[in-house]
Amino acid sequence: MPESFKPVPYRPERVPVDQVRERIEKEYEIANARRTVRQFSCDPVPRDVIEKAILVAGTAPSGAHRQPWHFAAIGDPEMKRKIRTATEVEERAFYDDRAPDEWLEALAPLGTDFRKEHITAAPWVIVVFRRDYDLLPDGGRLKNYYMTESVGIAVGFLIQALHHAGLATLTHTPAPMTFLRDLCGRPINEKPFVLMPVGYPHPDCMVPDLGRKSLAEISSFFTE
Ligand code: IYR
Repeated sequence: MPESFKPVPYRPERVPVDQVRERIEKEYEIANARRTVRQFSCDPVPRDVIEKAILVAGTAPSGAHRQPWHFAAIGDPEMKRKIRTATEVEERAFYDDRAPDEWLEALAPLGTDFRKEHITAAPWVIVVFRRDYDLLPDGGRLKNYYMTESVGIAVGFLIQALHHAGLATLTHTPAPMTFLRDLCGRPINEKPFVLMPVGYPHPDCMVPDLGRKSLAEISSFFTE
């Protein structure tokens, strides 16, 4: 074993199988009630709640435990306004010119367009960055691994944590979104991964009428 491997005991509570079943059933009920939200209430959400949600995201497993992520939480209205303006420029180009018809047809049931009111309406916008390598004090680079997978898992944790807590979010990926790196003052080794407005859903919030695939459609089992 290498010298750097120094394991410590891990002794989580042993949950009896009946309770495991109860817990997973409850978890599914909660998870299945989540909807991606595009209409937010401007009601405030305290900073400490956002901080805790980010800490949850930071518990995600990552390649070689490099934790290749950064979360920029933006509550400043002026900054949100700037992000919205820059985003809508890109989105307008997407909907008017860039998107192939096939893509626009796929989006039609979602009712989306270039307007991104959620960016200014939600009390917070979290911009998640993927950190491709770490910068060493001597100017060298320390490689990260499976960055996309790792950040994707962290975002999943974040979505679920926010939903569990009673808040809504949306995974929004304007393209290109490099402007977010400059706006958030992030270094060159980080790339914007996703932009997530966070808040309470608007009391009159509407969502597309979409179903989820069944267990048979999304799984296969191999047993003896
Ligand atoms: N980025 C655009 C388009 C869009 C693309 C996908 I894939 C979606 O699932 C939803 C929207 C927008 O945010 O409107």
